Amino acid sequence: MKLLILCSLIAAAAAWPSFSDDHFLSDDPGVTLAKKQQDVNHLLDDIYDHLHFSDLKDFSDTFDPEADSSQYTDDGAAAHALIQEIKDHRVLEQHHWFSLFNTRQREEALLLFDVLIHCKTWSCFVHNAAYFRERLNEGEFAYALYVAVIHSDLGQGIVLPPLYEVTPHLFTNSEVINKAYTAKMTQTPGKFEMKFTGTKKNKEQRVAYFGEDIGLNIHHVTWHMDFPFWWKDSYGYHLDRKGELFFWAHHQLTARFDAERLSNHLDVVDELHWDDVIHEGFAPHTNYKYGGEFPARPDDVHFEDVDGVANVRDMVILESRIRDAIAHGYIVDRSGNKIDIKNDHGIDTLGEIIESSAYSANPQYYGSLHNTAHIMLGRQGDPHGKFNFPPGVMEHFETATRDPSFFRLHKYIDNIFKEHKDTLPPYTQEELEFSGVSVDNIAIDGELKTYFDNFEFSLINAVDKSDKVKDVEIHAIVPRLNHQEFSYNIDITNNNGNKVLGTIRIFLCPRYDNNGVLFSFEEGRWHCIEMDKFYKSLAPGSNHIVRKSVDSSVTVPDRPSFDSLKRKADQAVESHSKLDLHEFERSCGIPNRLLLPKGTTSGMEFSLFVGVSDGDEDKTVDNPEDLAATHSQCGIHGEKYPDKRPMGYPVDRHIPDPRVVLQAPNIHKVHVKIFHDEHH
Ligand code: CUO
Repeated sequence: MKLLILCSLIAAAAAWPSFSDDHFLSDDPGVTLAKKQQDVNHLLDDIYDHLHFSDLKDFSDTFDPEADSSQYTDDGAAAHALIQEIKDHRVLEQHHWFSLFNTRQREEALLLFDVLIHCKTWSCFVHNAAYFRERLNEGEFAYALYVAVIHSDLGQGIVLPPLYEVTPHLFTNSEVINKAYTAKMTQTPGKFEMKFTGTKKNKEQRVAYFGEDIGLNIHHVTWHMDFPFWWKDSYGYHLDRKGELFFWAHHQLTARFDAERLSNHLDVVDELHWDDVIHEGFAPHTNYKYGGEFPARPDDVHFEDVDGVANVRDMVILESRIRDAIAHGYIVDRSGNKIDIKNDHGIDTLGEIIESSAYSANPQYYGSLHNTAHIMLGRQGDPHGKFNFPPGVMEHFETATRDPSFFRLHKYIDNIFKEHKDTLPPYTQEELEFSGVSVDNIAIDGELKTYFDNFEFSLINAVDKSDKVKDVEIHAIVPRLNHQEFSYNIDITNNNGNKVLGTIRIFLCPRYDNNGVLFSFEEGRWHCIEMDKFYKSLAPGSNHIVRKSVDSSVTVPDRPSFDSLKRKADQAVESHSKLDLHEFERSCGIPNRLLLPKGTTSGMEFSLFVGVSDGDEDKTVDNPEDLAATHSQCGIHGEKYPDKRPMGYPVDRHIPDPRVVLQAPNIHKVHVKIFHDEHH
């Protein structure tokens, strides 16, 4: 939808000379993108303190959200509803934790989202945001603002600051946060090294760098903002293949985590079992800004029923209803109608049911297996609410991947999806082939090499503000997995005599399990990591394609810091110049530096597959070669997912006979090694 609006604005700009200054992107003539970016920066600055920018403060003091209903597309109904909740003293206090999994807190955040998404103009948006920032819980406000900027046409082009610098407590160990407070109190600037949780006695600590990677956390939390489980199409548009994306993005997280485990000499993750103990404990070493410590969980605790949430038995029943649907090949909707899932789209329907989302065809019957499991796991430290603990890390998308139980849960969910996928017929030779097209060779330019580097982010928003105590520079330093840039050199022959469009699909699959046993093709395909997917026009004859790792469509570049966003927006506003940060607009996507799984010093072996399918059949957009990055696991806002094939094609289906894949001329495999440089 945003693209359509942009196109119509471009058309309008051509027809209306006074509109030709292309930094006026909104429907508020006079409001530049730079000004919007500045407004959002100011709204999110010092989120736990009152507004201190005079314009926004004035809005908050003098604006009346109910005064002019014509500024909203819903005649002000949402604004009225939220104001009533505030007048009735029903809203959560400020300086209190917020969890999206808390039903009432989510309702409140969505009341504000509802107001913002119904604003016709930026003026309406920013006045309401400023007004409610001072009156709602800070966590609820920040969540509502993020999802509104992402989904409203008014937010197009705005880059949301990295959450690790807006709400740093959810990303930073408490030891470092404590040092940040000391630095501020003693007026001593400081840079503090953040360690991953646990000691070497805990084997899970070897892979903590992955689950605790702040960039991965941003990808995960933003994926859930781009595809919220609570989304209704009445907000403005349909989120295409959301259920399937839920499967695919999380399947890829589990495949990546398994690869990290293998390179660290650990077995791949086993799934969660409701009737077994939760093997790995977790001590988060993280504090809420308000609400105390994130609860810890010792090793090997038995799953307990959680008061007010669910009994373990209920979860087993929900699982068996879903497995029953898979075995039958259909689900039953609210009215008792059967929805066939034994087809390409079944995974989407199933994803909505399992998550579950507001798109679920029958939440009454299939419940909410995944979301409830997050809460169950989050509460195992205090299942009966005896100790008044705040929610666990599993109850926030920002923090969930820190807990090893996250990957057990998602392996469990993934296995249910796989059970469904394995009921579908394997692809035939004819389905896999792309007539006249063959992949002849794949070579890598540059070594596949990983290493750790250090990254700094600001903790200035972690500590309290006071007019009497000056801010000092405070940073956390965190090690992050990174890799050398490389390129794929792919030789493709097109014997069709005319130009064709190819969809190039690249997968990287670990070859051996942790015992050094070669994965069978059937087992190994579920460990394949999607590295890239792009469209390329293929001329008749030979085509030599060089594809750079930085252009991968599963990744996003490093997030600009909040400070640089502020500087750039302020400069652009002051100098009336154009602000263009479009390459950073999406925060959903694996950080590009995480594209390669960690290697080993002697080289970890992978199979690298490159397949080409018929792009003219696959595409859903007009110029697929121009697609911006990050669509593979994050789609395109408001648009159809730009590939008609099932996500994971062709390794998403059962492969009883590997020759069908290996002998397809349009699929080519080479073996590669990824090295890890310990001394970078
Ligand atoms: Cu992303 Cu379980 O869905 O965390």
